Amino acid sequence: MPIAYVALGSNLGNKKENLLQAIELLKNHGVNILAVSSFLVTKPYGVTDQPDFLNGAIKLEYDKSPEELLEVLLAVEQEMGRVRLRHWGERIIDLDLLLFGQEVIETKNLVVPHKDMENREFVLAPLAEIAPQVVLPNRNETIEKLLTNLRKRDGEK
Ligand code: ROI
Repeated sequence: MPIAYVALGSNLGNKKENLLQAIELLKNHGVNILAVSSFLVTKPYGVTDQPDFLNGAIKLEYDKSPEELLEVLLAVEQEMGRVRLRHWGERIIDLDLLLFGQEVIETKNLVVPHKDMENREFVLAPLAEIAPQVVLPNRNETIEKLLTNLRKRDGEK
């Protein structure tokens, strides 16, 4: 069965409860959770005048297509009452499909591996806990290496 990785984020309400609730709801949709990273407090990236995030990553098994997994992620966001306040703004839950096996997908609705993940420490740091040796298919680099590279780059700024 294909293995996928999903990033979790929340910066409104009880952030930890929100991440845990999302994981429970994913199970109800037939997603088999194989690993959960620790949850890390991170500074907002992109739009910075918003509360700190709590971020995590999960490893899961899913027997349908990546498009169907995306539908499940969006359904869980809806069930949790996510409303879009502004682009790149605060949210009670954000579920991003990072990797789906070694597939490379670029359609209107779905880009896998998630675009820009190699520039986001809040994605790579939790992911590196549960998938250090997984290779990003379009980069041929492991998650661990990408995180080291990013930290090196950030340190040079
Ligand atoms: N910044 C952090 N630290 N964590 C996120 O989950 C996150 N999500 C986003 C933007 C607004 C880009 N910044 C973020 O969508």
